Amino acid sequence: MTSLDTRSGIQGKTRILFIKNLRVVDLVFEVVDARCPVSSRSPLIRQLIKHKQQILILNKADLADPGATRSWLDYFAATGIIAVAVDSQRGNGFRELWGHLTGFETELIKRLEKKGRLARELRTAVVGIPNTGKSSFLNKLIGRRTAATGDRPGITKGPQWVHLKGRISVLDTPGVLPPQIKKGDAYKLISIGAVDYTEYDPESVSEKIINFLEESYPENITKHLGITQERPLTLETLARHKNFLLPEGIPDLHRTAGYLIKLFKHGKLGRITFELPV
Ligand SMILES: Nc1nc2c(ncn2[C@@H]2O[C@H](COP(=O)(O)OP(=O)(O)O)[C@@H](O)[C@H]2O)c(=O)[nH]1
Ligand SMILES: [Mg+2]
Repeated sequence: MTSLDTRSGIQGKTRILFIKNLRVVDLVFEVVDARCPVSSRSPLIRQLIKHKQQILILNKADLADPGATRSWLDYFAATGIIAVAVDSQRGNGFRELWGHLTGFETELIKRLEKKGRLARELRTAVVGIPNTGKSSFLNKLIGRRTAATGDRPGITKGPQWVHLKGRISVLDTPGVLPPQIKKGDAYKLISIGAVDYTEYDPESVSEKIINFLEESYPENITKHLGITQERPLTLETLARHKNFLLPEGIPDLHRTAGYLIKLFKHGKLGRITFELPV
């Protein structure tokens, strides 16, 4: 088992250890998807960070509408939340993030000094709902320095502290939080892969995606699907366009829906943001 498992959430003993470790965490990175930075927050986060500092990570910014991301950053700044837009695959945004971290580190040392206490590490942890890129973000943060894995006997399994730089460390295991699936928002969480779409009706999900695209990004349909006629687009039109047909020429809506959701997931419909600050 590697400590930086990208697939699974933490379970059982590891989970208990994570929660125990979280008590001594100073700062939480909450990783959300930049394409829906509010719907992809977990309601649990408020309890978790009550007494902690927080940096909101708008991850996958490379897949989001850049104008919308700027609006979100302004919005969060205005509400007093430190938010940074990053791309955890290419590493964009990390320089700015390090600037914030160094600030928190300096602040902690000053605070401890004032109390006459010894300096210690700023302890951080990564949390977020499934598939927001927590593991990718953590790996980028850690860089080449990988955590010691606990497969040898005598080593306690579960989250370990990894030293980053200066006096900053991070837990090597991200904490997976449950998403809040509000009825009208479910299609967003399915589109970003936070919720498994097989549990939902893919046709109604993809219809919501199509309606949203027609309303907010009609040019993306033209550009990325190559469909200019018979607009506004419907699932049926798309099925015919792709030649996804059942016997007797009936459009295969189920297949088309799966296709569209996959396209979105892989960023093949262009840079899109589902929600804007109000
Ligand atoms: N385009 C893009 N993809 C990302 C980014 N971060 C993560 N991913 C991809 O999103 C998927 C989920 O990432 P992972 O780190 O496993 O998410 P986790 O479940 O939150 O730990 C993987 O396919 C990653 O390659 C990012 O910033 N941009
Ligand atoms: Mg992961």
